[in-house]
Amino acid sequence: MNTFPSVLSIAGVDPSGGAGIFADFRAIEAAGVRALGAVTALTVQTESSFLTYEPTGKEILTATIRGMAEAFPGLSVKTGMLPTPEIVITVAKLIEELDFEHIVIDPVIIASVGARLISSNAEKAIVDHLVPLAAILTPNMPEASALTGIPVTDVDSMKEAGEILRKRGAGAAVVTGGHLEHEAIDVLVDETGVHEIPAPRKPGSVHGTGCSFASSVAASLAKGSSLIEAIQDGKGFVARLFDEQRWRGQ
Ligand code: PXL
Repeated sequence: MNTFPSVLSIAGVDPSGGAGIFADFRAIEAAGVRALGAVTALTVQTESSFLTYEPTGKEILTATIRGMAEAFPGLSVKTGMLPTPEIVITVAKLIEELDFEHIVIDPVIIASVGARLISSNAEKAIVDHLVPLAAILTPNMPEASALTGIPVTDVDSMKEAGEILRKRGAGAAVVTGGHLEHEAIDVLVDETGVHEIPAPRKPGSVHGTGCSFASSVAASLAKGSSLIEAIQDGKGFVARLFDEQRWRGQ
């Protein structure tokens, strides 16, 4: 039986490599964890513009996820771009049916260049079908706002959103603070309460930080870290991306 820690990324392809499943693979492999992938959509974009996307067919996506879960028992899972309600529900049913170790849901809604990556019906389907399955949900502030319906603009509203998401069934929610002005404080709400996880604000922007963070958290959990340790690992990985010039946004 395979016992090597492994994470299946269920996410879209960004051909420019900064975000999506390619970024997920880099983050997972950087943690010394095996990365497996199920592609939900092909997007066409560069770091400065988003052109279009095409969702993957339900049958091929199902066969991929099922095939990976059967071949790699003990697999953890991380979801990213799930463009349609049909894909959200397909993935949710498979997560319920198959025996994944850790379930990390990154509720991707809008790309950093501003384009919508999923339909508004898919957004609703995430709240109804995926949030209750998440061991950990990793929204940024706009995503937390979209999922809860409350404006998420500061640490207090990040806490409130995290609590709402836990009431809707997530085991834990970490609302990431990259959109805060002074400090990049992440707010974790789990069964033990509300925790603020501060970090110095890094200048500039990096394409794909959300994908990289959630994947790094999933990889760390797959290696046996606690949730807090996994979030620290995720923040450390993203901080290193900011220090490199390669993935800088415009
Ligand atoms: O960062 C969100 C995201 C997720 N998945 C794909 C993306 C992006 C942003 O561009 O392209 C495929």
